[in-house]
Amino acid sequence: MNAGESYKVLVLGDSNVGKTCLMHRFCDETYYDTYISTIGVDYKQKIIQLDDKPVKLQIWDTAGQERFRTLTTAYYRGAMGILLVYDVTNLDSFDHLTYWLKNIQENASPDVIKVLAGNKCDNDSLRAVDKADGEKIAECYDMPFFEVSCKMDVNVEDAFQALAKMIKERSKYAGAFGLRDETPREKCSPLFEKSFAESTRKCSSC
Ligand SMILES: Nc1nc2c(ncn2[C@@H]2O[C@H](COP(=O)(O)OP(=O)(O)OP(=O)(O)O)[C@@H](O)[C@H]2O)c(=O)[nH]1
Ligand SMILES: [Mg+2]
Repeated sequence: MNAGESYKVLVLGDSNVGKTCLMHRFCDETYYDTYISTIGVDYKQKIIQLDDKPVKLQIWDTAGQERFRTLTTAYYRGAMGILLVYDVTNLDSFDHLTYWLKNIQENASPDVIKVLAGNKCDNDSLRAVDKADGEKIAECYDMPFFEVSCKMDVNVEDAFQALAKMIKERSKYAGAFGLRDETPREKCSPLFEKSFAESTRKCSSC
């Protein structure tokens, strides 16, 4: 099948949160229990249907380990969407979201679409982050939010579909993703005006 449009999407977050598993679950419908930490970056693509039209999603699975941070930053270039991931059984990975959000703000296009995913929601006995806390930070940064499980195949497709749908919406406006920066802002829809203005502003309750 020939995909007309192609969207570059990064999967970001701390090490061990399940970024590689998310990519494999989404692209190959597979899941592995063994943990092999990503070295540098990995890549897969999948063609999905959006409004009955094929769209190619290029998924860049970044390494969460700190020693790869400089390298990861290089992959922000041209990214249209980011799936930001934390692990609901690991409070540190949740607390670290503010670091990632700052990193995105400093390195990605200001128009980049962000979706938040709290992975491993199947593991309720080890849960360390309430769903409500995920919802709260997502609301503060104007990101759609999904609790997902690669293991049990919960919401993984929905999270990527939501990201792709928002990228498509955003792409309708010339100048999106820094492709043509001279485009006047008033061409943006009111929805995105609000989203982009507020996504960089933390609310007082966060
Ligand atoms: N219970 C449960 N475990 C998961 C799930 N997704 C991933 N894991 C486990 O979490 C561990 C880390 O998964 P990875 O996908 O390799 O993590 P990563 O974020 O890519 O880590 P780095 O490559 O080091 O950045 C593995 O042992 C997985 O089996 C899930 O949905 N549920
Ligand atoms: Mg990995």
